[in-house]
Amino acid sequence: DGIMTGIEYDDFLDLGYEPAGTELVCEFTIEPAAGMSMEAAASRVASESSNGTWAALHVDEDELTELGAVACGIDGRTVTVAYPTALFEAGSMPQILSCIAGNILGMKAVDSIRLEDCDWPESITSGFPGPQFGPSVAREKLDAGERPVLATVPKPKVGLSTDAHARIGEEAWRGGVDLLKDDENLTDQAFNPFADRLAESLAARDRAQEETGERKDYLVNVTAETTEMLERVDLVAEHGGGFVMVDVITCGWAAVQSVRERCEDHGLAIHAHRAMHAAFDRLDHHGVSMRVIAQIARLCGVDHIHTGTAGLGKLANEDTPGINEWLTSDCHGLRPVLPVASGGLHPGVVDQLIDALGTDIIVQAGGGIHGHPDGTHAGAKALRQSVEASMAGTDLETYADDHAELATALEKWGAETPR
Ligand code: RUB
Ligand code: MG
Repeated sequence: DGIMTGIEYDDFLDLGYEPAGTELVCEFTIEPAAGMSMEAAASRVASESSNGTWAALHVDEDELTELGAVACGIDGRTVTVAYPTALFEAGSMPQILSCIAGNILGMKAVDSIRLEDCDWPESITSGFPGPQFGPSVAREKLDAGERPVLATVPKPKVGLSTDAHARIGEEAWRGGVDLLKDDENLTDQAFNPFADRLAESLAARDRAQEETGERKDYLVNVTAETTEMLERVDLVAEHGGGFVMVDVITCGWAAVQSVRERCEDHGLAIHAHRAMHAAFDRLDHHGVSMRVIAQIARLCGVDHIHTGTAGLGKLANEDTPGINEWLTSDCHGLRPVLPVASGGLHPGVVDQLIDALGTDIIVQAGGGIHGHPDGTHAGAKALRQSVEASMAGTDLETYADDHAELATALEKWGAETPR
């Protein structure tokens, strides 16, 4: 008769339901609102994020039940929801997020809710490209071999002239880092225009390659409005760069998807910076976890992404080892992503960092290189020495006995974590 009776908020719960392998399974942490049971809150989450609303609807019941998500597990504050893939537009990250990280984050039925983890079925991952290179950049585009890739970001983060920026980059490359990276708030400002910086920095890179005999490259920040960003990507390729940097959350996943496609045309790798992630992931009871943000980034196809420092740097972090493990684990044939440890790192913590995260990482340091008492060149040498010591299993203090730059860095910073 076309009138729905029975499909309401509370009908999206089935604790005996076993999700099919084709379904997207999401794990949430939920704090129900006062007077709301966990079951009722869980059912409302499944309803609002799939095809339900607050009122019973006068439509065909069969259609609705087929696309409805099912809250199928409750364990303490953890709720598991299974979504049929027919709900989703394959290959559209914005559409997927509008479901699983959309209205539900603001529902009055919950005091707080956090999307913690997703189990992505092949029917969804196959709509996405995944990374073009991932960890292979260490050997395909650079000469890092088995050690971590080393990167630096000039400081101050904005305000350096183009000349000064390129000069700092050249000193760091000559001192032993592989990659120069723009800081997140440096794009195309009057004091340091994008096109000039690109040309000068790549010229400096070529000189540094010539001098050191190692391949070096530049993570130039192309972040902008999408059309503009794609033009910047083209320009990087024209000038012979091998990488672009994109601030993936501030520019948005749809733009990242466009950049990924354009980078494939040029064979460019994508370095994903994650400014604004803490708006989602800093509170441990609400938002979207960094683990899920990293998953989304892998599907969309970035080659590197910042995942924190396992607590050894200046920023509050989540479970860096667990996120990195996911980024390099099997995901229906998608290539892995190379994780970036960054934020407050310096030579004195590199051994602990490698102990915590292994060697398949990028170690990125700004202040920890340019703040070296003897300047950028010495700072880069100190970082490289500290990686060499860690790779050889030699204690940093011992290695510093005949490595002056490392000795000076250790005198200044010890093995302390900054704040
Ligand atoms: C690091 C830096 C990066 C932060 C971002 O500079 O500028 O933007 O690493 O953090 P410094 P995250 O080495 O001087 O701290 O990597 O956690 O996203
Ligand atoms: Mg920065």
